[in-house]
Amino acid sequence: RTCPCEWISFNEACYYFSKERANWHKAKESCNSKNASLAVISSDQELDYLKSRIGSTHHWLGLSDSETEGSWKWLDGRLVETRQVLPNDSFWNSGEPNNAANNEDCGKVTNSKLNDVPCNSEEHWICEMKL
Ligand code: 2F8
Ligand code: CA
Repeated sequence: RTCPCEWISFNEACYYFSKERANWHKAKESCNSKNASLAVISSDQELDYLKSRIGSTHHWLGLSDSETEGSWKWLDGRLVETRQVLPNDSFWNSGEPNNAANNEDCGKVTNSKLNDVPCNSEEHWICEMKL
């Protein structure tokens, strides 16, 4: 099978990098409306690949701690800490996640590392669809 037009294929999945920006919930809904999800990272290779495609532009991932503060969960229900493939030192930016102003429940990535920011920030986003 192949990816839809404007989607990029990598390891049995298709990815869409938005040109527009939106808050996390709208980004999530946009992916869902395309029969996809905000991107959920399952391996170091996947994370490295996505970073290589986005430069320094900030992109939402399917990652938040809205349910329980400090408990970072992917949209597939898995906790960050239980994904052993992702060592902490190559994942979050130094000092992150810091829940700045007690208002940072959504995770975004650049070609560097991850940071938690307010979910109402307007960012680009990455959708993922399994092939
Ligand atoms: O210094 C890290 C800190 O930088 C910003 O706050 C000043 C980020 N906020 C936004 O991007 C909205 C924090 O998330 C980040 O921890
Ligand atoms: Ca932060």
